[in-house]
Amino acid sequence: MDAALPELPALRHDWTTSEVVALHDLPLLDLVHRAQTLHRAFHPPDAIQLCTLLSVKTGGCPEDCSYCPQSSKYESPVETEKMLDVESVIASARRAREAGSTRFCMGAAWREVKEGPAFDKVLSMVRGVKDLGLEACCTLGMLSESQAVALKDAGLDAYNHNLDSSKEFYGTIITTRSYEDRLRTLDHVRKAGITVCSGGIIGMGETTRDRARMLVTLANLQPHPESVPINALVPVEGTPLADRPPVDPIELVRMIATARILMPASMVRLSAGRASLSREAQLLCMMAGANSLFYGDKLLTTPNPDADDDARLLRDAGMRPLAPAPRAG
Ligand code: SAM
Ligand code: DTB
Ligand code: SF4
Repeated sequence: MDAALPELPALRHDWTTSEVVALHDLPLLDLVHRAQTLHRAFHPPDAIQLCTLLSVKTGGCPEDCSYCPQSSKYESPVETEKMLDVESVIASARRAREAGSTRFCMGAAWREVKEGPAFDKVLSMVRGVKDLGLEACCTLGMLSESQAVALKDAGLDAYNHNLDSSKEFYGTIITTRSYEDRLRTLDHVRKAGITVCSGGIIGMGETTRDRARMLVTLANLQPHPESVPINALVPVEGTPLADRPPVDPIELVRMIATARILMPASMVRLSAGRASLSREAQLLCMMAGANSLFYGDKLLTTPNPDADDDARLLRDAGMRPLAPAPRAG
């Protein structure tokens, strides 16, 4: 360790709900200032990681997540599709890399991974994405310990599995699996040596306390999840949450700033819901500590801002896309 370097603030794993609610409810500019100060201690302030999402298996999911257009329990505009083939996924990843993304995340509308040809295809997709020099992430539902090891052996960098909300609120949005199931999968991911991507959604009818409790659960994991996606609900016709009022962008800024303060070394990703945010609101989210965006015209099934508009926004703000990490070997 170079003695001339200033020490970074210590990471904490003992946050309490009341402490986090108090932080979250600070006057907005105090909160953003604290978040931005910590952000600058741990990250380059002008760099944004661009990530691209691809749904490799869309729709027909047996789970009943109330927000999700891919659940088979609801009549949403999303049609069930057969799994994409490996070559077309690699071709999408190559296009994403050419556009400037450094991380490629493949999603499947599964409750859990089942070993067999579909999982073998995912392993080939992961190998192909790694051969392109991209960070590879998957989100495939629940995973066993041995499946996590198989993904790690294929080269997977990160696994996304969101807590979505507090343990208390969780049961009102999903009944087909438990919070403990979610935490168990995160544990399998961690033990296999894959980095953890876990965050949640705001705007589902939860309270500030629920939001704080979710962040406390994430921040009290040791180590912190390396990646924390913060989604604003995208209400989709046919789902039980279709009529939720839009999320106030200031609430999204508060959530991002609080996540940044609790998990200062992690990537905080401004995720779903960006299509309905102004440029200024998105910049405020970045000021509050968001340092990653999903880039490309579609998330998994819902719209995302045009890539050209995002490129212009970053240029106008003097931000730069994070360069790819140097490749091992
Ligand atoms: N089936 C896997 C799972 O649930 O873990 C992976 C895919 S799932 C679509 C990934 C995440 O997307 C969910 O955990 C949820 O946080 C987010 N998500 C899904 N639908 C959303 C919506 N309408 N608005 C915001 N976020 C959403
Ligand atoms: C996450 O937290 N947000 C992304 C990623 N992880 C997989 C997904 C957002 C999905 C939004 C709804 C859709 O497009 O289907
Ligand atoms: Fe299935 Fe994931 Fe959608 Fe839940 S969020 S219904 S598990 S695809």
